[in-house]
Amino acid sequence: MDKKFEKTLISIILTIAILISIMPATIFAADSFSTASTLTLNEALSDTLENKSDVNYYKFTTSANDSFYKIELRNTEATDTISLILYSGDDATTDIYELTANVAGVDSDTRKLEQNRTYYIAVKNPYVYVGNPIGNYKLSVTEIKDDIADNFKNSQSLTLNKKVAYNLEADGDADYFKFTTTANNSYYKMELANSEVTDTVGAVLYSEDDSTTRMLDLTADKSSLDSKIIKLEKKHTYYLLVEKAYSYNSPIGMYKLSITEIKDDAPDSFNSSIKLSLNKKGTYKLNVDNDVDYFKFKTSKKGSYTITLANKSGNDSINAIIYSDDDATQNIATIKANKALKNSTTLKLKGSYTYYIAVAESYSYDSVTGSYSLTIKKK
Ligand SMILES: [Ca+2]
Ligand SMILES: [Ca+2]
Ligand SMILES: [Ca+2]
Ligand SMILES: [Ca+2]
Repeated sequence: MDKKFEKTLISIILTIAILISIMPATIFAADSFSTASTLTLNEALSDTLENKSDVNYYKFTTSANDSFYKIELRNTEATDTISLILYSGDDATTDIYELTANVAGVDSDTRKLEQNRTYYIAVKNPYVYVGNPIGNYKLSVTEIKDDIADNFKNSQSLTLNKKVAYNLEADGDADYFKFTTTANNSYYKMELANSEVTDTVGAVLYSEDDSTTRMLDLTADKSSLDSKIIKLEKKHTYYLLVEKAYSYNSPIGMYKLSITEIKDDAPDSFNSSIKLSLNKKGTYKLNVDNDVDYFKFKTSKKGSYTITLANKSGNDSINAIIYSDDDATQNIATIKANKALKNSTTLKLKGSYTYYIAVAESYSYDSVTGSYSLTIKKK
């Protein structure tokens, strides 16, 4: 090679090398949506703002899961406040929110994002005219899977009589469940245990997959539980929503939920009341507080009948009200049996006629459960 040409070539190469080394790094960074670098979910990335007008673009694609995404910006070494803007598309008009991290500060946001969608992020100086953030920062996008869907449509089926733990993964999480009652005449005990949630958590029972059909509420404070017993329709699907109890709190953590069936041995209304035989003791139970048990019996001949109510294990006094018809206004007598005692009444009744009896606690403010017996004898 010609010596002179060789010299020229070397100097050209050196000039290019020097030029490259002194050119602002921003020219090589991805400075537009189209050249955004891809972020790996659940991995922190370190990057640098080279000068006050540097903007770094990133993109990430959400998974097919129903997930929350925590986006965190750490201002590890930048000399001034830096900001992060999340976009739902490769277009500056699609901004969703902005995070701002002061010097040595951190900012984050956790929320549900659409499944299988590419989002964009820009990290930059939020105050172009006055700010001067130069230096390193860290950025991460963490997927947090939600165990239970946030809507009625995809609600999780609950198995009766089984306590299971679930999770409120992030503030704003709503977990929807459903369960179907049995063919029995039953009460259902609903229990919400706030096992590890950081704040008060609530549960709402709905009779349909529709938030206007609210039936009852449970509220469990931190490290406590709430339970309620309710009579539900047979073979019906009910819905349950677990979420924050109050708009101002932000519960996160594990809770436990259970629906327990408590069979009732007699209906709570005249309709389908249990038929009692004459001269035969029938033993039943007030299965839960506020249980009412309805019975009917048919007289043989016209005459005097003695009806005995024995309070066998009830913890307080109970009543048996006798009706001449399946109608609450037609009561003809009341027998009261105190705790562990029995009491009778003798009535003149019509022949071959159906009478009704309702057994319940004596006072609505008592909480009475336990067994009792009823006997109807012709004198
Ligand atoms: Ca959840
Ligand atoms: Ca959820
Ligand atoms: Ca009962
Ligand atoms: Ca009952």
